[in-house]
Amino acid sequence: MLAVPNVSPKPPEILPFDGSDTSDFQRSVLNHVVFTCGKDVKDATPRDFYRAMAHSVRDRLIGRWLATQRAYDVGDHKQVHYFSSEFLTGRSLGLCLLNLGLYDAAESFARERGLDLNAVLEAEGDPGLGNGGLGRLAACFMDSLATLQMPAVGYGIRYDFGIFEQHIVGGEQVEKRDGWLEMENPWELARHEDAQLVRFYGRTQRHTDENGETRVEWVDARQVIGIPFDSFITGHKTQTVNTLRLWAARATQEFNLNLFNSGDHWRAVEEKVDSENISKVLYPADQTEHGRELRLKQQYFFVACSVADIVKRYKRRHKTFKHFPDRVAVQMNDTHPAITVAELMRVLVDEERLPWAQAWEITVKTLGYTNHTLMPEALETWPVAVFERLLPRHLELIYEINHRFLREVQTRWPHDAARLGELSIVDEGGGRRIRMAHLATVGSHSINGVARLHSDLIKTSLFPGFHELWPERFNNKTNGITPRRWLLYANPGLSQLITELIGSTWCDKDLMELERLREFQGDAHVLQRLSAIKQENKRELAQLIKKTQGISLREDAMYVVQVKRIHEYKRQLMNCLEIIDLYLRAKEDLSVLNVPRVYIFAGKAAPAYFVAKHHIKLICDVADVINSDPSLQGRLKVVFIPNYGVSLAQRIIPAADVSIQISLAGKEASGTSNMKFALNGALTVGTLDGANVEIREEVGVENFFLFGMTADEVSDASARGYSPSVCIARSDRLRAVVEFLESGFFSFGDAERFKSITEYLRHHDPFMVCADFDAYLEAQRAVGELFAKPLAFSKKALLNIAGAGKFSSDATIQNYVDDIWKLKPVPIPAASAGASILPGR
Ligand code: 26Q
Repeated sequence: MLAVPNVSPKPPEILPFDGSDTSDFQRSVLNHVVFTCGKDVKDATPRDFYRAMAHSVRDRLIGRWLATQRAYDVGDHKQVHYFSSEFLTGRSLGLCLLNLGLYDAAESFARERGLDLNAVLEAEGDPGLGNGGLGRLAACFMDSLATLQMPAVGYGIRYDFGIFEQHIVGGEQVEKRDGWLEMENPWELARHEDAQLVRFYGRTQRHTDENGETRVEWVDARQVIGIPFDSFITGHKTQTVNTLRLWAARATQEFNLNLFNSGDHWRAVEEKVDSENISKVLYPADQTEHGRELRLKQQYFFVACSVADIVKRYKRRHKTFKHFPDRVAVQMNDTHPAITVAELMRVLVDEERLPWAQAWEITVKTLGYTNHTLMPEALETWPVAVFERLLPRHLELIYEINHRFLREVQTRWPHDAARLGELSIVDEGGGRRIRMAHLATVGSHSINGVARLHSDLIKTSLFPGFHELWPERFNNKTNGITPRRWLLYANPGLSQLITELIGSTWCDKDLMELERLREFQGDAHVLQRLSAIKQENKRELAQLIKKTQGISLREDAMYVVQVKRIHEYKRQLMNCLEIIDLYLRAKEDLSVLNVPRVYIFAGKAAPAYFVAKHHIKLICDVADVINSDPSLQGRLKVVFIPNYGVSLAQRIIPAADVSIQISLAGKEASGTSNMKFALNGALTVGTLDGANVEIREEVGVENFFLFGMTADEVSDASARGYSPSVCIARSDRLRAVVEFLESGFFSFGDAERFKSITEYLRHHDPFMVCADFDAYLEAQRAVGELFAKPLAFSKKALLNIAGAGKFSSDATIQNYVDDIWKLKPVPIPAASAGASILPGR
């Protein structure tokens, strides 16, 4: 659909980054209203202005994009290819305007026409092609790669339907399908000329070739076409525009005519539908293993297309594969693309006819694997039978890889059968399954965790055997977030203040510049301005909540925020129980609410995760009772904001006073919202889990509200045999909360409604809510006490911002570049971007 030529009457001019083409940009927007939207300017809606602005920005990106791609090609630089089944990018227009220095131009354009620029920006669909942290991380990484001018491509799936839209009806989550593609998407270009064929099913056949060598062919397979859709990834204050290439599945024929003509109409259409279903919808479950065949099809589909794409480009410049690992790095974002190990081997051995040993060396040197979970139950495995049907050749290759690998293990540890079983790629216990994390580990030269604690636990608890075998392959890369989206764009008030205090370069490349804010920790005027900015952000969020949910919030209250996927291990339940405790005590004595509090929750539950959905219901029912209790005088409010996603996060996070990061220690690999909150000046109430550990070190232990067991204490407790009933018996307040819940107070006397929750707490409590509860109450009390002293609170907020510099994804990416990918930056000169589209050059 985007092959339509740009009909703007004047060829777009590409000017170097200096923000100087303001009037030209404004003219271009008007042109696009007329020529792209086909509207008179006076009739244009905010949506038309969005489209016109997006096209105007795109016109200015394409020259830079072509120049960037040309520079990569000509220079034959090493590139990284980030393989991810999810990219949770969020909206593009606002950030592109900022990155190109056109935001002011857009604002004055809107002002002059009496338009609300926010309404224009919100007319953009929010591409939700991810579940949560992992997908958002991929998007932050793409942003940093472009900003650091690194040659990089993101590869993934162009789902027709991203993460479902969450509605709350009667306190329960109702899922509606997402429609991000319902409107034209100006940010992508279909590249039909780069389409790829992908095979599934069929069987393998052996024959002897002209040199007397055995060759394997994959025959009788079904074929599907992958069409790449490219979108632009702009760097901040650079000319670099990188590519995010997402593959859409299409049937090889409209439908099978032979079948159709022979009267088998249903099957003729079915094959087409089957093929196109591959990229139809994102699986909305994270951290839970599904084992659906379609999911494996999705994974192989995008991996096969991407590997073929990379090899095709490599072969344009190279006759042999000798230099492949010096030109190509592939990073596997979790195990979802782990089939890359077998696919690259298949291409090198079966298609390119390389000897096994050489192909294997290339594969391992090329691939890196990032692990994102410590929970064994969340590690992906596939039944051998599914593999055998869907990817028969890959199963053979995996067996051969495993055979050679186990021989190596045996050489190292002769007579240790248990170790072979522990490390094998094939899990032989209880129905044979392929362990994708083992496949990824065996096939990669680098295996990294996403926070220091997590990377240590990978070595000691998750994969100790692999670590013993290859200690040099294991490393840590603490996650990061892009300061462009999460501060510059999401929190303009705070950004402005920071720029006034330390200059304007803090978000260009080195976020450690924020450390200089520490100089102002004793400056009452600065601290007051900081809290005024927070106040204003809270006012704006309160307005949104009033408008969308009809709930009135006090702006002087302390905003306590927990926003993330709903999961038992993240312990939204513990947060909710703390609210009930506060409510019970406030009913006795309102002075416990001297500091008024607003608790904000948001997050989606996987549609089949009934326990998580029940927790949403509990939060909503508790909210209803509390919000309508006049005796509290509005000093306690609880809100569950529906449909959490990137766009909502941008509005919620800047308004938070307190960030709730309370996963059971040892369960959250890193967390990234914890970083976004700290960067926006919220104080963390948190456990020693994931990146919290490092955030606490960076912002200063006295500026972080720590509570709860450590990961070691958690494993000791489990080893000893954890008993929640003992904790409940010991804690009067916990007992009171559980009993109150059991009384049916929050469910109109229906004592059954939350019985499964209280029973589970009393008898199982796998995430040890009961063990950490009292300590959590104390941390909450302490943060409330501090809030009553505005200057002291603001000082700690400032020190959180000042200490958040380490968590820029620019720093994270620089570490990946130096330690794993070995890339060099490729600066794109401004002139080459302009010259590329001028006629006759
Ligand atoms: C796997 C198989 C089948 C279906 C779905 C999945 C699946 C999908 C998504 C499994 C996991 C995910 C997403 C995981 C995720 O978001 N993990 C988070 O990654 C963040 C970035 O590293 C970390 O900060 C979080 O701690 C981690 O939970």
